[in-house]
Amino acid sequence: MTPALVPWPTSVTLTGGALRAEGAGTRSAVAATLARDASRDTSAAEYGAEGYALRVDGDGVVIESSTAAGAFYAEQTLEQLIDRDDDGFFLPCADIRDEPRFAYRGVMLDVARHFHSASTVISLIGRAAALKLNALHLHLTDDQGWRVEIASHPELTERGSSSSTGGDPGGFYTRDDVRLIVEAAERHHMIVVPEIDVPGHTHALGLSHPDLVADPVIGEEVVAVTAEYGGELPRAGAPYTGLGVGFSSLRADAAGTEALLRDVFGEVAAMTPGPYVHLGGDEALGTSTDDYRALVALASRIVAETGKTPVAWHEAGDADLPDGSVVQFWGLLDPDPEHARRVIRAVSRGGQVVLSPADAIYLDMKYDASSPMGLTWANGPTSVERSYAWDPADVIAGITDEHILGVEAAMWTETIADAAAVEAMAFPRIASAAEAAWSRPLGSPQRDWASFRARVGRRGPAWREAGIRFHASPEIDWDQDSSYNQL
Ligand code: TNX
Repeated sequence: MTPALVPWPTSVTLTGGALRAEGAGTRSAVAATLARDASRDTSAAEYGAEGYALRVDGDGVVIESSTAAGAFYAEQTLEQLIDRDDDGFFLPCADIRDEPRFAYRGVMLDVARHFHSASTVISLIGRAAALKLNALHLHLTDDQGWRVEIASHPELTERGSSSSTGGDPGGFYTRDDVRLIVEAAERHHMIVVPEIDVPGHTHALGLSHPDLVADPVIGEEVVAVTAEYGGELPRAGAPYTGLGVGFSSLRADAAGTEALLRDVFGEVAAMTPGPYVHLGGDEALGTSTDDYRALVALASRIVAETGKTPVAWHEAGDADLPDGSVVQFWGLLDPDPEHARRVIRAVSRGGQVVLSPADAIYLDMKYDASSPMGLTWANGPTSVERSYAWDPADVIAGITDEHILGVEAAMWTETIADAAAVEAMAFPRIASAAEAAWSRPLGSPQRDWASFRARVGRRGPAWREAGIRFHASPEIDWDQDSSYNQL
C-alpha cells in the first residue's frame, strides 16, 4: 500500500519487507527512538538546503542530508512511515529521496481579529513543521486589535488590544511570548514572519495615536458586512469588533507617521531572526491612490533599512517596492486581471511571489454550507478537493516556478475564536497547501486528488494521536485505527 506520506516526496521506492518497531507507545515515541538510533550523515554534499535521503531496511534507518534542516525533514518522513497492524507498529522498507519544490512554505495565523495565545501558536508550529512547512506568518495588527508589545510604544497594546471580533476577549504577546514563539519555530526549522499591516487595517493603532489615523471611511463594503454579520459601524476612538474591512487608513500627511513606523518595524525586525517582515498593504479602500503609494513605499523602505526583505499583499505591486521585495497574492485561482497585473508588475521589477489563492488555501473559508464557522467570499465554500487540485504554476499567466518564492495557507480569524476552531479549519486543508509547496507539480506521480485523499485518510490515526481536532470531512475515508478511538 502507498505509504501515508504528506507532502509526497520526490521519489519513494518500496524495497520489500518491513522494519518492526518494538514496544508499545505512540508513533512519536517510536519515531524518536528510531531517529535516535538512525545512522546519519548530515554533511553529505548533494542534498541542498532542505533535502535528504532516508533508507529503511530490516536493520534500521539511515538518514543523509547536507544540513540539519534536511535531517529534520527526514525525521518527519520517518514518523509518517510508521504504520500499525495487529502485531504493533512497523515501517515499510523504503528508499526515499526528497527535496522541496519551493523555498518558502508558510502558514499564516491572524491573531488580530481573534487573539490566539502563544501556546496555540506553538502547537501550530509543531504540526505545520510535521508537514514540512517552514514559515509562520503572524498577522499581528488589524482594525480589531494590536497584538504585539512594542517596548518604545506601550500605548499601542495598552489601548489597542482589549477586545476581539464579536466583543470576545483580546490580548497581546509580550516580548517573552514572542521569544517563546521564535524559539519554538527555530526548533522546528521555521522562520517567523511578523506582519504589521499598514496603511489600512489600522483602526486599533488609531486608539492610541488618533493623530496618525484618519476617521473611519464608511463605504459600501463596511455597511454591507455590518448588515450581514451584525456589530456596530466603526467609530473613531472606540475599539472595533465587527467584520468590516477597508475603512481605516494611516494619514500620509501626519508628522509622526514615519517615526512611529520606524520604531515599530525596527522592534519587530529585531524580535524575529528570519529574513522577512510583512507590511500588509491590503484592502486600503479608505486611502487615496497617491497616499497609498507613498505610505507603502515609506513602510517598505523602512523595512528594507532594518536589513529585512519586505513582504506585502499583492496590492502593493502598484507601489515602488525595494528590489527583491516579495508580494503575496491573495486573489482567486482564476484571478481578477487587476490582481494579476499587480503581481506581474512587482515581478517585472525583480520581486518574487508567495501564492495564497483565496479559493484554495484560505483556511477560514467554510468547507461546505453546513460548516458552523468560516466565510464564503472566496467563491463559496472551499472543499478539501478544491484546496488540493491546483498547481502554483497555473494560477497567474506568466508566473512560473522561477518567480514563485513559495506558497502560504492563510487563516483569518473573524469567525475563528479558539484553538479547536483553528485546528478544525486548518486540518486537513493545510496539508493541501503543504503538498503544493513541497511536492512535484500536480500530475506527477501521486500528485493527484485520489492519491492525496487516500494518504490523508490514513494520517487520521496519527493526527488523533497527536491531539489534532481535525475536521473529519466526508470527502475523505478516514482510517479509524481502532486502538486510537478512545482519543
Ligand atoms: C481578506 S486577504 C483579507 C482579510 C480578511 C480575509 C477574510 C487579505 C489580504 N485581506 O482582511 O480577514 O479576507 O477571509
